[in-house]
Amino acid sequence: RHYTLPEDFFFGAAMSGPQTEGAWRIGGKLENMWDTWSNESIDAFHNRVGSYVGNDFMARYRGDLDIMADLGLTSFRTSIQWSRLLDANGELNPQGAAWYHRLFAAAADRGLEVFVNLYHFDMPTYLFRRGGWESREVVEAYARYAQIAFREFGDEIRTWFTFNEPIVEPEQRYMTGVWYPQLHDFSRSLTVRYNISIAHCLATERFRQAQAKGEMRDDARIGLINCFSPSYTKDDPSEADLEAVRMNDGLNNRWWLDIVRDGTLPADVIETLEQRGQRLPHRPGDAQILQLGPVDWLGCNYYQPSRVQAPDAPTDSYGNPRFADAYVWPEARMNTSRGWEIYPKGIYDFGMKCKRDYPGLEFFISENGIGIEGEGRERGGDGRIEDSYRVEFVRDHLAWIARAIDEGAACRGYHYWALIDNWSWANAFKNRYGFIEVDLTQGYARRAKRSADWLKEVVATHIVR
Ligand code: BGP
Repeated sequence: RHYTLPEDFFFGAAMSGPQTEGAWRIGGKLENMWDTWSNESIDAFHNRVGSYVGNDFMARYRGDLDIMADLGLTSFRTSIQWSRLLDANGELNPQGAAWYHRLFAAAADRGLEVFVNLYHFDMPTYLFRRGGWESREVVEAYARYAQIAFREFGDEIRTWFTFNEPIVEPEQRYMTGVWYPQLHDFSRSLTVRYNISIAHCLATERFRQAQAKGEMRDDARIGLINCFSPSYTKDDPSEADLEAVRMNDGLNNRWWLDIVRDGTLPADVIETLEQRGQRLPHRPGDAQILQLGPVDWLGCNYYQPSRVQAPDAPTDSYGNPRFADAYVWPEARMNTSRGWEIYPKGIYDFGMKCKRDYPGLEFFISENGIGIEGEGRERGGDGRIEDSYRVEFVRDHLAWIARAIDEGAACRGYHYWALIDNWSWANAFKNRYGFIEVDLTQGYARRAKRSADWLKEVVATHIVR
């Protein structure tokens, strides 16, 4: 059986500034929190590979864009690094701006549209020291950064996003203790989540203002990217399991979907939070700010489904309220390198949920991919990595996307994470995602894996077999 994707469906690559650019101290770039954490505690990173080089994109971008164009891709998504575009006074850093102008022009030369995201977990360190997302001053600084970016690149870039995965930083930095500063504090994480929500709305307002002043291209559009995933529970759930689904879905999905469609936060979620003694750091005037949140479309990053059950205790060992525990589905197929379940149908279920609950809201798959540890042990005679599992993974997801589109889901495209192996947060280069290999032993040289041939054909034909 094969599936056909619509003609105007776009295929692209997803990446981020902090994971690729490198050149961490070149051209007036300030430190971001990844650089600082790498400096302070390099042991926290797999094989002690810090953020500094990324995948050397700033030195190799022309070749990388050639690879994308050769594969037939028409778009790619990256992020501007706040710590590169602005100086420590919050003013434009001309050298940083010049790099992004060079990159965007080189992309345009190759017929590639750049989707620009403004923030990918990369808080400049000096702002983190002033409170990071816990501070409303930093929220204001972000809005100003967005405004400067819109003004600077408004006539070059059509497609903008305010944030990547706004649920992740509050979770990883403030709640689960994984990323610096490795805290376990729900109420601080809630403040961060709330302030990022406000920051999204203020940036969207700046975008609309720039549009009204004619600073943006006529066809410019703004969006938000999140790791949306339907929440599933056991086949035969208890009331308490369904409650866990309501809160998990409420915090991960509906919180953001309600902001971007209605400019509100989900009342039932706020009510439950308040019943558990958790208050949002609401300020007078915030309801009006939230009203500025609606966007033109969404990015959905999809890697794994969210499976939950009732928590086995009301609080964790730090005294934080618990709303849901992870549920391990007995039939789950796992990517053991990452510990993530492989469940392609989740992408279809998200599309159908959007069609039902948020009709008219367009989206595209802004990230989807599989990272494998120890790639390279199997190579063909020509030296290329044999990665049939990657073909299978992407084919299954694209097939479910095609079915969702056939049934009326407003899914407009697919960006693979990450076309070219790149540096990842604490895992550094442990898990490789690319269709293109980066050989760290050969000065970051690029080489196509076997799967790239398959990708090229799908992109050319829009037929998934
Ligand atoms: C997403 C992030 C990406 C990327 C990806 C893969 O959550 O937006 O930046 O890293 O996940 O995850 P990881 O690199 O942790 O394996």
